[in-house]
Amino acid sequence: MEIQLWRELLDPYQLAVDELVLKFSHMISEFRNSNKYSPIEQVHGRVKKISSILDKMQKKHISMEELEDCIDDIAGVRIICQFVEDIDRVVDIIRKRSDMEIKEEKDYITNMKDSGYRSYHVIIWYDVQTFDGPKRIQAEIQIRTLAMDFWATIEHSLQYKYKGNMPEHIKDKLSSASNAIILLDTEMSQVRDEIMDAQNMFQVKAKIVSDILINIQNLYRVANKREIVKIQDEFFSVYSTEDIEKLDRFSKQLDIISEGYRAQSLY
Ligand code: 0O2
Repeated sequence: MEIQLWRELLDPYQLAVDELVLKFSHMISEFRNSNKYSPIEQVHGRVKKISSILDKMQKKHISMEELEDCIDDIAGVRIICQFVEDIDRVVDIIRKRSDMEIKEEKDYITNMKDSGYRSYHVIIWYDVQTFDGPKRIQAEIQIRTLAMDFWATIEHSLQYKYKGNMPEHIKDKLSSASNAIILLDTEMSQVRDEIMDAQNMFQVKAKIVSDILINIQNLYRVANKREIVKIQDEFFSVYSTEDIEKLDRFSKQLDIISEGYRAQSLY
């Protein structure tokens, strides 16, 4: 097939990847903006390279006509979570969405692949709008932890290097590294609550500080300089106590002061 035709074929897949990455990234912001823990840590996407599509077509004896039906990962999205427990939450979120219809789920976490690969795959039907009208395409969402992703990335590059002839001693090393990853994920799950608490505190503090700074910035336009300097000094002193409750109280006081100025300016 000519390059131009490949471009036309892959265009809707690029659109799907862009839209899906945007939607999942927005979910991260939604969780964080409402001071909630996000089960999604990172999201990436890619359209499969033409060379990889051709390799897969050859390996699975897929014709050009069957391509879009038989290869379900032309559009691929990878969702990275911190903890194994988050994976189920992400799968639930996908199941409940009305813009993604699940075609198939592959649980390579319960059923680890012989290579040691672990990940949860969800194949979805996803509608994109092209200038020819709507098009329903397949996309693969891979959901895995940071640790699983680290292993899969290394193993994938080695697979590429050895092209199906991976030496036994490397396979053994990868297999024991995969077991170490299982252990690491289990240990991390045991301190999940503590880690989540610490991260939540950090998010909350960052949000309060950002609110305070926005308020101070706005006050520069309306309040007199002496008052601003006083407020800033007070902020630094409260901030240095590292006490979130004090910081929160200070932020609320500042809200009242700002509100007062807003009311005055209305008159
Ligand atoms: P790339 O380069 O990532 O695009 P199936 O017919 O369902 O058995 P299929 O369609 O290959 O076979 O699906 P499968 O096995 O679920 O794999 C889909 C994708 O999962 C792969 O795409 C990889 O990205 C990833 N994957 C599956 N097995 C492994 C593995 O052992 N190691 C690593 N690192 N990744 C794996 P591609 O097309 O192989 O590659």
